[in-house]
Amino acid sequence: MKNFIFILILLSWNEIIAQINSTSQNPIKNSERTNKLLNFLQYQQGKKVLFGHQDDLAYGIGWKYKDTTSDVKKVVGSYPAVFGWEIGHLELGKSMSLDSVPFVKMREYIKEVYKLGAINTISWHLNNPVNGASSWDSTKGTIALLLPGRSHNRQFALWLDRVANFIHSLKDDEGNLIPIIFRPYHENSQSWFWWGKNENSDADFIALWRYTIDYLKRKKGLNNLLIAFSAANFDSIEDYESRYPGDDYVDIVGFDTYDKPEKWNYKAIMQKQLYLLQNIASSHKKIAAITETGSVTIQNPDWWTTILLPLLYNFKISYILVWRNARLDHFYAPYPGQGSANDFKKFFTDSLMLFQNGLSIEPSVYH
Ligand code: BMA
Repeated sequence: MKNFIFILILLSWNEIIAQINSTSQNPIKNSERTNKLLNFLQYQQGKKVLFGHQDDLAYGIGWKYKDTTSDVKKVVGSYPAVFGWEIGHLELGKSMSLDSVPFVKMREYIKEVYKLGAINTISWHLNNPVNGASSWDSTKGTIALLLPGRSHNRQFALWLDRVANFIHSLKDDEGNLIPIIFRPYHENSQSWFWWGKNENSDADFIALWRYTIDYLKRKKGLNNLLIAFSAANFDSIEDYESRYPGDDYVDIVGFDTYDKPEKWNYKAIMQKQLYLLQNIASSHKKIAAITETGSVTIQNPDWWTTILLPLLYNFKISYILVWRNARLDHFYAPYPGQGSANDFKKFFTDSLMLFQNGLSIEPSVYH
């Protein structure tokens, strides 16, 4: 029995040492084009706001997987400047995302975006590695079990390997890795995902964040990642920073807040959070972004120029991203004939806004 316990202790100790070695080696520098993207975002901030849309090239209202099609482009004649992609279920070894986008197609879209000189960002609604439930699982204490030396670390590391393999396959025609804004564990200031605020201690959340980024960057050698930290609604700088993993682990600070008239006053909450975010970004020397926003089904026909645009004028924001056009009761960008399409055209031509067509007249994003 004594020998058995000794072996067990030795095994976990070895695992901890192996993890420490694997993550503390090879401090890795961003590739030149990744740094260029960072510089570009810094340069743009306060001048123009890049417009982004989730899954823009993959599907929209009434169509799916039609090359070069985009609801945003159908309405204004240009693609967005930022494209969001969601890799949930990649960790399970599945061939398509939880939003039914085949990963082989996503890879092609990401390459296409890069060729357009536009920007890719990836979010990850990963399942709960301990019990297999979806992201929207509120079991308490999951994170602690994923950290080095704990019961589900090996399993979790396998999931990270799958993410790393996918990101590693995102290359241009010359074989260079395409820069990606990676945005894991989002909406972390609230409690609807298993990595949520009430489900885990802040210290564990920070440890998970650092472990993940170290794993991908140092252990897996990915030099093409800018890291975006996004809260959901938050109350104060202290609230936001309570889970902030440190300046070495973040390039972009943001939050996800939607216009939900039945729940809150969007304008008021945005004013407050943007003010706080701008302070956080400037004190940490980071880029500020509205990493998700929008109004589901855009019922207000003037939403773009009367609600969103004035907020963007008041603060220094690098980019915004509206969520996906999944179905008629779940879309966030207009499509031809949609009630806010005309207003979106005005928003598009506003001198503050930057879409993909305007990127060519700005300093190059990657070179
Ligand atoms: C949510 C919804 C879901 C989707 C998830 C991950 O906001 O759009 O339908 O599965 O994001 O993209």
